[in-house]
Amino acid sequence: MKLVGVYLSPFVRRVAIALNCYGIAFERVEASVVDGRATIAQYNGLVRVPSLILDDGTVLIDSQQILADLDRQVAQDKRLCPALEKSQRPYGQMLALLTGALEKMVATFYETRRRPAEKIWPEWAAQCGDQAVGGIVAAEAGASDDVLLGGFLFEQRLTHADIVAVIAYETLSGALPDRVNVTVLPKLAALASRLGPTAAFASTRP
Ligand SMILES: N[C@@H](CCC(=O)N[C@@H](CS)C(=O)NCC(=O)O)C(=O)O
Repeated sequence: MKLVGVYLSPFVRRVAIALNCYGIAFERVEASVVDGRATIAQYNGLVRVPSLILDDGTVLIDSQQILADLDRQVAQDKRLCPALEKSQRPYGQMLALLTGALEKMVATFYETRRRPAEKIWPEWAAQCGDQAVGGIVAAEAGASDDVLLGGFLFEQRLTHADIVAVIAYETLSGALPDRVNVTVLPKLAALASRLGPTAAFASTRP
């Protein structure tokens, strides 16, 4: 299969890390929404990344949908999802906070780096940044103390929530180091420092 997009996109990265964790081999089509739009458009009429091209030519889009599809191809006990019913709501909320924080960080990036200088709206960019920080701070508050003891966010096993938490921590601490750091977010920092260097994650660092 082929993964379309660059690892600067946190949504492309989360798909790549899940593929690595599942041991599914993939090729990359390194097209960026900045200068690779024509390539991306061949696969996805929305001209967004990620897209995943399956071996039979089927094109999947949107990281959440792609991962749900991949999860269905894996035996239930190997899925990167919590198994217990009681975990489903907090797991879903954790994913929503972390992916929401990343969406607002991407919006900040576009607002400050992609617009002509005279069209930048600093107040809007600052508001997006505040929302990104608010989302990841709320995720930290809801994170299990287990991560400080070498565990994971849910059920003592790696899930998509851990993957997105590491990406969110790396992305936001890189962009806003004064507001997103180990002092403010000790649990997510611990997770990032433990999982970030492993091959599945490190091989996708932009
Ligand atoms: N909900 C989507 C978000 C994907 C997304 O926002 N991708 C960005 C790059 S980080 C993109 O393609 N932006 C171009 C655009 O939307 O025009 C997902 O999870 O895949």
